[in-house]
Amino acid sequence: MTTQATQPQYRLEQTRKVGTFPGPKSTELAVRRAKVVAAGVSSSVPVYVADADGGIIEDVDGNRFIDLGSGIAVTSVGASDPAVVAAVQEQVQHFTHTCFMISPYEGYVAVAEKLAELTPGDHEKRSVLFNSGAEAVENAVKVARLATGRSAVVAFDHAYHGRTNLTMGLTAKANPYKSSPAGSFGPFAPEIYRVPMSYPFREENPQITGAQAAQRAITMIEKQIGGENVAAIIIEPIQGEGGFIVPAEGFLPALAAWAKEKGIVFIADEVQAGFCRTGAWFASEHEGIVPDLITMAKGIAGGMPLSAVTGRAELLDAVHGGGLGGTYGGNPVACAAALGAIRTMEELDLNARAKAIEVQVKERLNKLAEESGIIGEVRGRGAMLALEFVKSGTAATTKEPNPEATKAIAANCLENGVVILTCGTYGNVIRLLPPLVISDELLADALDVLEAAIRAAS
Ligand code: PLZ
Repeated sequence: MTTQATQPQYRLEQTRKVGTFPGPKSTELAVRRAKVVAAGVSSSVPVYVADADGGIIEDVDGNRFIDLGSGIAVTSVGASDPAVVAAVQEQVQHFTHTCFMISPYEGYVAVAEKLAELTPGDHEKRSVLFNSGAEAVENAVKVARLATGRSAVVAFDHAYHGRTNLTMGLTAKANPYKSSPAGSFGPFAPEIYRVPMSYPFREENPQITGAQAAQRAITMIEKQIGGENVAAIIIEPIQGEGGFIVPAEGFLPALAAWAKEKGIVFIADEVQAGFCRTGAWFASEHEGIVPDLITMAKGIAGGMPLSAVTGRAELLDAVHGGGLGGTYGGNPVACAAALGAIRTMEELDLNARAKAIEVQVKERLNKLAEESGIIGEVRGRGAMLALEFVKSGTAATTKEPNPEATKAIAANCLENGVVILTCGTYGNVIRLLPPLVISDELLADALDVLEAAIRAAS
C-alpha cells in the first residue's frame, strides 16, 4: 500500500495576473539599480519580486507571474515552503552561525546523514558542505586529485559547472561565462580536457548508441591524456545550461565502468538535476549508476544557499584534517532549510509529482511538435524538460538552431505572465523547470501561454 502524499498548501493566490509591466515601482527600482549594481549581472525579467509561493511570483506592482524556472531549479518545494520557513525561523532564533570548523552543530551532521541515505549506492559515505554549486564542484575536484595523486580532469562538450576559475575552465560555453568579444575572464586552470558528449539530437550519425558514444570519449581520453593520468571525469547526468541534453542510454554506465577500471573518480554533477527534479532523488539513478562523488546544490535547501559533496568514504577521508572547509560551508540556517525541504520532498512525494508533470507537459508539447515546423525535439525527464528550436523545415535535415524564435517565445511568454528560461550551447532551447509543487491547473495555464507563443513564432 502506498501512502497518500499530502497536498501543498498555498499562501498566495495561484493565478496569473498581468497588467502593464514593468509597473511604476519596478521602473523606479530599475533606475536605482542602474546606478549601483554592476552591469555584468543581468536579469531576464524586468520586474522586482515582492512575494513568491507555490507556482507564483508576485512583483512589487501586484503582477502575478507563473514560475516555470524555480530560480534555475532551486525552489522545487516552492519559494516559501512552510517547512523551510518554519525550520529557518526556529534556527535563526538560536544561532545564525558559529562556523562548523570552530564549534559544530547537529544540523550539519543531520544533513550529512540524509545525504548518505538518499544518494545512490550502499557503500560507506562521507559528506562535506559548502555554499554554491561551483564551490562543491571545486571541492570534488580537489578531493579527486588528492585521493588519486593525478591531475587531469575530463569534462564534456556542452558542460556547465560554474563561474569560479576552475569551474569556468570546466564549463564549455565561452560567451557569456568565460569571455565575450569584449574580453576574457581567463587565463583558466590547467589540466582540464574536454571530450565529446552524447547528444542524440545532434549526432552526425543518428544511429550511434550510448556505448559507442562513450567509447568515442574514452578513445580520445586514452589517446590524448592517458587514463592513468586522469584524476576525475565530471559529468552532469542530464546537462543543464548546455541544453537539457539527455545522453543516449548506456552512455553514462559505460563511462562509469571504464572510470572504475582505470581508478578514475567518477563525479556526477547533480547540482541542477538532483533532489526530485527528474522524478528521482538523483538523475544518476535512471541508469543505475553509482558515482564516486556527487555534487549537489540548488534544490537541496529550498532556496537557501547550501551545497554538498557526498561520496565514497575512502576518497573523502583521504583528505587530511583541515584540508576542506570554508567560513560559511554548511551554515546552520541553510542546514535547517535543507532538512525542511527534504521533509517536504518526502511528504509530498515530489518524485511522483515530477513524473506527473512530465506526463502532463510532454503530452501537450509532443502534439504541438508534430504541427509546429520549428520544434526539433521535446526532451528531458521529470520536471526537467526542454524544447529545442530549429529553423522552419530543417528539423529532419540541417537542424539549424533557431535562437531568434527561442528568444521571441520566451519574451512572449513573459509578456503574458509566464517566466520561462532559455539555455543551450546554441541558445535555442526553452527549458521548463516549474516548482514541483505547482498545481496542474496553473501548469496547464502556463502551457496554454507557451503553446500560443510557439504558434505565433512558427
Ligand atoms: N553545476 C550542473 O547547473 C548552476 C547557473 C546560472 P552555482 N547552473 C545555473 C548562471 O548563469 O550562473 C550549476 C549547474 C551545474 C554547477 C552549477 C554552479 O552552481 O550555485 O551557480 O555556483
